[in-house]
Amino acid sequence: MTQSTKRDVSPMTSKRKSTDQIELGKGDALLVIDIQNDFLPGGSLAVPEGDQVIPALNGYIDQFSNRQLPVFATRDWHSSNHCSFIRQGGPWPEHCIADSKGAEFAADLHLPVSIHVISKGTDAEQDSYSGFANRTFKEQLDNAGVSRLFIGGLATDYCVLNTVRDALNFHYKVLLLTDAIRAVNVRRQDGENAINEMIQKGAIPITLTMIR
Ligand code: VGL
Ligand code: ZN
Repeated sequence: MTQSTKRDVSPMTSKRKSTDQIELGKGDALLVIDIQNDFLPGGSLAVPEGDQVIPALNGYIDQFSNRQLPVFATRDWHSSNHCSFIRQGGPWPEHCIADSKGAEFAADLHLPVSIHVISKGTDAEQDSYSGFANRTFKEQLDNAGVSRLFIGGLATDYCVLNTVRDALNFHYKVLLLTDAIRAVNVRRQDGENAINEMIQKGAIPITLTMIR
């Protein structure tokens, strides 16, 4: 009715179409990071509320699977003498030891049969928070013609952060699934700082309801 109503309403409706809705298509891939028992409540390196990302991730998996778009899942896959373990002088309790129950993907995560599994942290001498530490990951993305990566999982302030940094450095377009990440928060602000950094570097924050 008034001028201010007009100014407020019409530009927002046109903006909403371009920024609040995301159409999936060729070149898109989903990357689910480290949804393993040891990072979930009851696990040896439990991320607070880590299990709460699973329903949203299942929703994203459905969206990508329905369109036959590729889904990748990283897993932390350590030897029992991994350098990141406290016993070896590292910062973490033992976690995600290859082939152990704690290293298994969460049973209620609905990974498709076509899932591409990316193992990382397999070298005992090196901690690798990024999925790109596995050199074959980049090759697989290139072979699949992926240009846009939708990234969620655990933990916001370690593996998600480092994977997103690498993805942006490799010039992938990155969509950060803010309803499907949780932080360890060794320091109280770590998760928030990580999200701010990822967005500042170019990651676009989205939620499941924006996908159509
Ligand atoms: C991770 C701590 C230790 C992660 C892996 O995947 O975020 N965090 N190892
Ligand atoms: Zn680890």
